[in-house]
Amino acid sequence: MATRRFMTLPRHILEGEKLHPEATGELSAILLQLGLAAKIISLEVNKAGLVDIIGFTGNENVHGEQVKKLDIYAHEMLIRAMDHGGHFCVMASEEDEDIIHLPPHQKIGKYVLLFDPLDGSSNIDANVSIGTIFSIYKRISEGYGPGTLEDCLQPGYKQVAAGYIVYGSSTILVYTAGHGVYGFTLDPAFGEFLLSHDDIKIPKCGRIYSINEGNYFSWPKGLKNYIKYLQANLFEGKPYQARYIGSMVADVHRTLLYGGIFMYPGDKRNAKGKLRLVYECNPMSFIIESAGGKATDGKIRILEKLPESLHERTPIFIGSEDDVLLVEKFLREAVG
Ligand code: P6P
Repeated sequence: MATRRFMTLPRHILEGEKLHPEATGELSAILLQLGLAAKIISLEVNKAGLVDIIGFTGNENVHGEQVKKLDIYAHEMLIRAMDHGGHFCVMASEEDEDIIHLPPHQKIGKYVLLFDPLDGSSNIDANVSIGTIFSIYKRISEGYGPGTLEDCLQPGYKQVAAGYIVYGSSTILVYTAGHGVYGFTLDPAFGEFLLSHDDIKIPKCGRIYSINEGNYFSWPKGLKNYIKYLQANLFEGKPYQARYIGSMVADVHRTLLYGGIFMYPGDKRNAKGKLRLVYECNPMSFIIESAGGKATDGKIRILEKLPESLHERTPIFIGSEDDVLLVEKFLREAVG
């Protein structure tokens, strides 16, 4: 048991690599570097509220560094942390309209990194949990030169790893490389991620639904019927609870641990909803499916959708298998 107590992220990743003789160690190196970037971003996120208090005035802080918007900071930090290991041929970020090429002098690798550097950053002023989401593929474009947009628009089932970091009451990194989902909590005392959630499995059915009910009148009829059904009935003697944080990483993290369903549907105003397919819904769907759950756009499995553009949006219904199957049934059977 003592060994388990100090199962650090690096040790877990390296032990996971040993289970796969074909592993070259590259993916391990990538995940380790992402863990480092997560620690650095966590430091900045956790002191964000202090910017006005401890005198970081104007655009410069006490170190004479530029004080940036946190999401730009996270974006630049991830690129700096990941662009020199020789692992990637191309990257893409929610913060950059186009794909991101490696610096010309850098070795080109075989992997692709897609990320949302700081999802939910509009919530930071209210101290609401926010997060970083990442998704990793192998290149599919020919040759050994810079990667292409094609490498970034692969269907989600081709991901080799995905994860998120949620910056909340504690900083937790959750990842999967397709063989189980593991959560690590950052111990600030010695700056290490320790295994806190071993081989996470999402409950087959939950008792929590998570959606922005402010959009109710724009919802499709089937979704209105589904929500009314949850509100009007008892399940094993208990009603469903409504929980909505408004930060995808936090809402999906709760859904992963407690079960239930998180939804961001399309509606009359936005047919494709709000959340991005490539660097939000695909990685989250890979994680939830690896934990035994489901994720669809209401009809199609998220991981089977073929992205047409880097920042395209998709409706998403993600969480416990039974909950996702039930909402799909209501959507399918609704008339009008
Ligand atoms: P709404 C945060 O701004 C975000 O991109 C996601 O993290 C979150 O799930 C969603 O938007 C919340 O959107 O329209 O409910 O405020």
